[in-house]
Amino acid sequence: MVGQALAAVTPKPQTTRMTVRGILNGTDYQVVVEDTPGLMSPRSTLDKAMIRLARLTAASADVVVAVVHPWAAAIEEDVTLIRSIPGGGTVVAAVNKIDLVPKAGLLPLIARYAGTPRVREVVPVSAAQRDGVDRLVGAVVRYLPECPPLYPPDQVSDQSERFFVAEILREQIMLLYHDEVPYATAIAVDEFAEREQGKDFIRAVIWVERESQRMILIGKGGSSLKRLGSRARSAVERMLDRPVYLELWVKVRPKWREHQEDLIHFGFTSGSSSP
Ligand SMILES: Nc1nc2c(ncn2[C@@H]2O[C@H](COP(=O)(O)OP(=O)(O)OP(=O)(O)O)[C@@H](O)[C@H]2O)c(=O)[nH]1
Ligand SMILES: [Mg+2]
Repeated sequence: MVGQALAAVTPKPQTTRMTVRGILNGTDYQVVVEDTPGLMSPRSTLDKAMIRLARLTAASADVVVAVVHPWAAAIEEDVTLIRSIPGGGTVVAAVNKIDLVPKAGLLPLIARYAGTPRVREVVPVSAAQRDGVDRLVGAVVRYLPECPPLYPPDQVSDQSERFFVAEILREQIMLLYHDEVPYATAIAVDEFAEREQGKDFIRAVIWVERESQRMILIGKGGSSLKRLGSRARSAVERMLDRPVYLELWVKVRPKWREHQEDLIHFGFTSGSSSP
């Protein structure tokens, strides 16, 4: 919707871990888009924090875009999910990935979503092919209240450069490593020093839960970490449009996904117990 990548996108579930804010500026509107983690069955304290964040974000939104599947097998689960959206925001259902299914099969699904309470519009889209995305923006704008712009019109995001670096690292880790390893990982960008002369210096720590995961991330003779570092560095340089020096450390923090103070430290929760 905002026309550029703002966070990690991978084929693996639970790629989005925090609410990511993008800003979409039109000639007569501004949409502040907040992408949230998905709603799933929680298995860890981290999962619970992610769900809580998604629900808090939805509860404060004027319009909630529920991104749902284009196949019948998922419809009951998706309808239940729409029914569980907190707050009073208007719901627009975006039936995504329509490039993967025959058009004829979509009509009964669209009718079912349209008949779900609170759903005001159903928009079939293919985010991958940018098909229907403008119509989705149009549907969202229709239900936004009138309000002065919240951000300057040339701003696309309010996330920090450190956040983007962490997301690039997370995306590469999701793509390069298997099983539990990407999920046991948290990134902390400890230093980001811009330099007038020479490359910017960035130091990031990749936290894992166990020594065995640390060994997997590093690989034989450091080969896996080297591959990760070189891919992440290229992506960071493309984003910043300048050369950087990226230093990576891999450290162990046992069971960080279960510890409230670690979740606060990594920015997944403020630790307050409001709804
Ligand atoms: N074919 C097809 N693939 C898509 C489309 N939209 C997204 N994808 C792919 O679906 C996968 C998941 O995309 P994400 O954006 O990470 O999905 P998400 O719902 O945010 O998932 P989480 O962040 O993991 O909760 C990625 O591999 C995308 O490239 C689409 O319209 N068509
Ligand atoms: Mg996501």
